[in-house]
Amino acid sequence: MVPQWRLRARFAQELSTMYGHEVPAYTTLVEVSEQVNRDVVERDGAGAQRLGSIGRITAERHGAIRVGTPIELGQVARVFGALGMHPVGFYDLRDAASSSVPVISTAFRPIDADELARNPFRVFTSMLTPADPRFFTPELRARLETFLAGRQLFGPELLELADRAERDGGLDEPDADNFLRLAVQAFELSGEPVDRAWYAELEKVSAVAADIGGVRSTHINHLTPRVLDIDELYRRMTDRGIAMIDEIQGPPKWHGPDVLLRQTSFRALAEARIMREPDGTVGTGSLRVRFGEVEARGVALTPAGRARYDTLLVEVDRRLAASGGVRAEVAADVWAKGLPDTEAGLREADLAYFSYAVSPARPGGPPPGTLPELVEQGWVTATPIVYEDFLPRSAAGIFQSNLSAEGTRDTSQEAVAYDQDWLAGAVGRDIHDPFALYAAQQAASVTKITTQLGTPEVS
Ligand code: OOG
Ligand code: NI
Repeated sequence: MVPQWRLRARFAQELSTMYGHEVPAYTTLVEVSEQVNRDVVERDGAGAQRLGSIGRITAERHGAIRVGTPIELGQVARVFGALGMHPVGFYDLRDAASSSVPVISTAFRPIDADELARNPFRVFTSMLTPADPRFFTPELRARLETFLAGRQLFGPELLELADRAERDGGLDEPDADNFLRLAVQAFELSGEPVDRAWYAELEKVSAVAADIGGVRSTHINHLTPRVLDIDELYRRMTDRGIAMIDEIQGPPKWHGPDVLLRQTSFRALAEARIMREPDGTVGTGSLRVRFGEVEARGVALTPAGRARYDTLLVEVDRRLAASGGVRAEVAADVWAKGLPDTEAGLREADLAYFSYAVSPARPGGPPPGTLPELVEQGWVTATPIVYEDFLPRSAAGIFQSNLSAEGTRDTSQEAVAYDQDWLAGAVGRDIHDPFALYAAQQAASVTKITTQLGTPEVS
C-alpha cells in the first residue's frame, strides 16, 4: 500500500519533472534555489533550519491551477483529497488587483503538523466567476458557461482511483502508478488547437478568463520552490539574465524574523500553442501565461499579527503616495517601527504562533506558571510555526505582473458576493480556517507541556 503522503510526495516530484520539461526556466529556478539553500545552511548553520528541515524545504513546492466551474473544483478536491490535501482559506482576488482577475480561490494542502513535515505540497486553486457582471455580459457569460460545461478536465478513471485512495488511505503499487500518471497528465499543457477568436474574445475581458475558459483543458500555471534567502535568489536569477517581475511581494527585507510569505517570479514566457483560425485552418501561435515562482516562508501570524501586517501594508502605500521613495526602503522603515523585531517580542505580544516543547535542559524545582516565564527560565522551547498559506494581495500581484494585458471591468455593475461558505458548498467540502489550524497546533503543544511538567495550567 502506498500511503497518501507518499502519493503526495511522488505527485509533487513528478509534476515538477513534467513542468521542468515544459518550462525549462523553471528547472533553472529550482537549481538556483537549491544552491542558495545550500549556501544559507553553510552560512547560518542550524539557524537556517529554524523554519523547517532542509530536507522538507528542498522537496517543498506549491503549484497554482485555475478551473472554470464548481463541478471542476469539486473534482479537483477529489484528486487532491487522495493526496491528503484539504481546502484551506478563502481568497477573493477580484478586487485585489487593478487588472481584471475574475476568480475566487482556496489552497489545497495537508493540515496536520506531521503530514506537513512529511511533505507540505500545496496548490493554490482558483475558480472563474462568470456570474460577476463587472467582467462578463449576460451573453458572454452564457456562452462561457456552455463552453465550460462541455469540457472534461478529469476522466472517470482518475476520479475513481482518487476516491479509492481517499477512502482507503492509499493505493496499491500498480494503482498508485496509474493514478499518478493520470493526475500528472491532467495538468500537462494540451496539444489540442486553441480557438483563436474565442480565446481573444475572452482575453479582451481578462487574460486569466482566457487562460481558464479559452481552452478545453487545464494546466499547471506555475510551480514554486521554497528558498531560504529570496533577495539572494532574485539577484542570482537576474545575474543569469532571467527577467524577474519588478518586486518581491509580501513583507519587506528587514532585520527582524521572517514572517508570513515573500514571493517573486520570473516573467511568463511565450510558449508555442496550436491555434485554429476563424477560417478553420490550423497553425501555430504563442501564448504567454506560465511562469516560475519562488517563495520564502516565515512564522504564521495570529489574527492580531495579521491585522498589524495589513496596517503596515496600508502605511507603506500611504507614505509612498505622500512622499515617494523606494518601496523596499520605506517598507523596512515602517516595519522597524511597527512590529517587534524578535521572536520573543512577537510571542509576548501574541502576534505570532509558536509550538512549545519541554526542554531537556530544564532547571529543577517547581516550574513557573506562565508561558513567557517557562520560556525565559529555560523550561520550554518555543519554535515558530511556519505560515503554510497564501496572501491575497501578493497573489493578486503575482497574477497581475504576469498578465499581458489589463483586461476590462464595468464598475457600474454590482459585484456578485462570494464567501467561504459559498465556496465550501461549491467544493462540497468544509474549508478550513487557517488561523484555527495554527491556533490548534499551538494549543496542542501547550497541553502537552502542561501534562509533562505536571503544572495545572499555564497562562
Ligand atoms: C495564482 C497566483 C497566486 C501565489 O503564490 O500567491 C499564487 C495563479 O496565478 O493562478 O500562486
Ligand atoms: Ni504561487
